[in-house]
Amino acid sequence: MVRFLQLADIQFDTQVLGRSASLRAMLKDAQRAALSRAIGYAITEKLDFVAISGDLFDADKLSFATERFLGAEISRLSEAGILCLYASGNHDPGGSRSRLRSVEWPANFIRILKGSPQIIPIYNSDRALLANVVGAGHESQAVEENLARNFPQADGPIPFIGLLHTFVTSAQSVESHDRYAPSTVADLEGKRYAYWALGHIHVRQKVDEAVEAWYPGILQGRNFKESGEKGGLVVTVHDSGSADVEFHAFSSVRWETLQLKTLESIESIAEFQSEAIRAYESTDPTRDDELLLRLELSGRSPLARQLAETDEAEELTRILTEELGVRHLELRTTNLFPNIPVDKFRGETHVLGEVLDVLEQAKADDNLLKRLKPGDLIGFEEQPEDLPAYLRDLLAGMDIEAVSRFVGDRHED
Ligand SMILES: [Mn+2]
Repeated sequence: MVRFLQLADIQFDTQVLGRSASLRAMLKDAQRAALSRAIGYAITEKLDFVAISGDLFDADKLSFATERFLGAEISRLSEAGILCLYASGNHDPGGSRSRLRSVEWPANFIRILKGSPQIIPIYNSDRALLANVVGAGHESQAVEENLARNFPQADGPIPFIGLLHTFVTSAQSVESHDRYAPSTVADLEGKRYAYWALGHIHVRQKVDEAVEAWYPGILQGRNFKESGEKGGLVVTVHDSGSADVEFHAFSSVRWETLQLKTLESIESIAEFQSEAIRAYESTDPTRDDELLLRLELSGRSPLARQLAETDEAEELTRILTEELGVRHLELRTTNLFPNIPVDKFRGETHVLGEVLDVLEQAKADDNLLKRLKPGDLIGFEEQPEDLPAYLRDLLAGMDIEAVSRFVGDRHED
């Protein structure tokens, strides 16, 4: 049996744009704290090795601080007699310019920087062979060739484990990743490995039922798109060749977005606060990580006009940050509309009446919805799975917006 921790796509020193200096500093600390937790876990659990499937950092930007930090963390593993196997990715290619080559690292840091596969035998303390890890690295920023194809076929009773940064063509969320070192499930399955430790796609997943090939996802979320707990995979490969895979959270801050949609009867800031607290409780705030929270307000609200004023929105943000005890809070009010009596303008012969009628019919009529859809829908190369639901989401609030555009928003009863 061999047990190891798989991490990937940590991306130290990547630039975080559009955030305050204090938030950027906090994220930097959070990334490091997450790695420290992961390393600590590997030591406590006496794992056989740690595997990092690429994009550990941004090649041009490996800062002195990160270099020192990584060195210290890998030394902790070294003292515990644990190997750290790392295969380079597109963000940290292992070519001649790689900073990894010029830095002196502890001897337990096995760097796989070349595209041709390399076999690293893993032994236990009695020098018994536990597994063969086969890894290949990206040598340049945009590797187009299929690196998996050159991996050797698994051979003999000792399990083989692949370590590769790759774009598996059928993986979930491939559309938001670059097609580097592409491979297919058939490529991976054909090698008969017990496990593939993959990197590149940021969404944690087993890529296919047919093969034990996993992306652990990123170690620490960096924005609201990367919401929820992040961490690594603890993998046990049994002598029989079967694998158990378990997710462990190591992230120290968590990004979450909450939707507040039923605000029609909320008329005071105090009531709004209670509503926000109620939603916040649903995020399981008893966990010990810190929360970066976005509240998306949508629909009609008597407070909409007031919240459209920057000063008022900032004040509410300040109050809620304190009240909820979150690290950072953002209010999104772009889909919040005043309580305009839309019905008053329906059925009229003017263009506003017509627009409202069409929008109302579209709520129930899928065919009409589809006719309203332009050829290219923003954000999609292919059609979303539930097209009518998606279109209804797009149209939500458009009736209020139409009234407000044509006759202004001072029509409350
Ligand atoms: Mn990558």
